[in-house]
Amino acid sequence: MTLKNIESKTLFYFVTICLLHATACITNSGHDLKHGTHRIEKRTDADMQCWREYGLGQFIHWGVYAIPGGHWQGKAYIGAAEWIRSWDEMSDEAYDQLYKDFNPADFNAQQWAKIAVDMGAKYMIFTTKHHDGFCLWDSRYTDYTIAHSPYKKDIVKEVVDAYTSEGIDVYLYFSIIDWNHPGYRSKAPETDDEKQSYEEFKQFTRNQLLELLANYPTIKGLWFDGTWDQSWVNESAWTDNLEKELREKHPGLIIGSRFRADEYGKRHFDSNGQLMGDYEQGWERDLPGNIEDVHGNDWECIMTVPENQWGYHSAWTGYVKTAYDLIEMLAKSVSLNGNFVLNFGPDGQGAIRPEETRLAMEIGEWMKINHDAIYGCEYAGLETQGWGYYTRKGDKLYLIVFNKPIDNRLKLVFPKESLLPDKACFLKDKTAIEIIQGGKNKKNNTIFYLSIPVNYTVGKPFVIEVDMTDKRKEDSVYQQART
Ligand code: JFZ
Repeated sequence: MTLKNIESKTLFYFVTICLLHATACITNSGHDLKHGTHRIEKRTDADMQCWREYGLGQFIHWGVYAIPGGHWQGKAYIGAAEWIRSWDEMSDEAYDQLYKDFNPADFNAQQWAKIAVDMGAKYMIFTTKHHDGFCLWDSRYTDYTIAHSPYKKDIVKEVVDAYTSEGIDVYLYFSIIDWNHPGYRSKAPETDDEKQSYEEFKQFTRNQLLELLANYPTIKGLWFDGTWDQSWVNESAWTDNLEKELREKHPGLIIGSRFRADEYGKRHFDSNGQLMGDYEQGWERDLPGNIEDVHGNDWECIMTVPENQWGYHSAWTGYVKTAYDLIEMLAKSVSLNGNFVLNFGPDGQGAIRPEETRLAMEIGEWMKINHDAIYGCEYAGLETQGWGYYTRKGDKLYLIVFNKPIDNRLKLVFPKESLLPDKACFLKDKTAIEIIQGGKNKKNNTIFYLSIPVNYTVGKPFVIEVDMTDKRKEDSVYQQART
């Protein structure tokens, strides 16, 4: 080695060490936050473990916006139906009278819950109050509630009871935006009067949240929305306290990352890049591309059937997702450690539309056969191949196949330290599948092929279950036996 080489090497090491040190300083020291995350490690308690194992959930957006269903005086609103009050073609006054006609004759919480069971949902999220401020429970803090509609009965209670009795965990959606409350504002309050009325709004919000926890003690979590307003973002100390209070009142409560901001106004992830809340709540009509995108966090994807409609819109436009699309999103979510939640928007009479019921049935048919590859499953630690997605539960590996290769062989690549496949079968009927050794590649990965019998016709997408064993252990036992 020449002197010049040694020098450049030394310089290289020196620069590398400096860079590593600088990176460590940035990540470690960071900000000394008062209102950042409450926890660096993931939650390990039974409630959170249960959340992690759901795989599939149902969202329901329902409120008085379901009455116009995206239309007003013969004109169609092209935005999301639950936002119709913000459309200048519909006056606030007209919207705020809708509740007087809210008397959903077809509403039957048991039927809704039955559809969710048939789909295979393990949890559901229900809109107690959307941005319009209309409360589907009899809140004692406002008159703008279901109790003052012709329907009168507590819809939140009916939903919580029906789903809970079907074994589906309930989470309550609550919007911080409230277009009905006089103290609500989206911009930060400036004048004394504004500040005073925003204080009243904050107390009202706190009261309603405590009321929901007191009224529905069986719920598992709160699902917040509308927290992007500058007025709310500025309240880091108050919202931090409120989160602590809610958690104290309801041990085990699950709250996502869309509740509050830190003192620098950072949402979802605090100024040190740490997740705020129990799971990442930002995957809205969007999925991570790969495991790096989720940074080791728990997360949930919420998805609409049409492009962007949550509440009932009687005229869906644009691309409407198929059961195949949704099953693929579900498989991808679970393969990347997330839950997948599908939204339903019942109509003004409380009926779930036929398109949504059909999708739920189609997803449910698939789930009845393949749920082992979804519930309780996680990221398998293997590089995705073109045929679809891997999930894993203990020593069972699942291959959810969306694109059967034309040579009928599925390639599996295992890193050096991985367990290796021992037995494989179709999950549907346990028919055995031959495992073919494929040797090693240059990276010392072990390759296997699963050969799908030529005469075997499988529906799409199908699942293969693989039993994994520690071959190295077996080999060493064999080695010992030989000596
Ligand atoms: C919000 C609501 O405004 C909407 O009506 C619906 O309830 C949905 C579930 O939540 O809409 C959002 C919220 C967040 C994003 C996009 C739309 N986002 O983070 O991209």
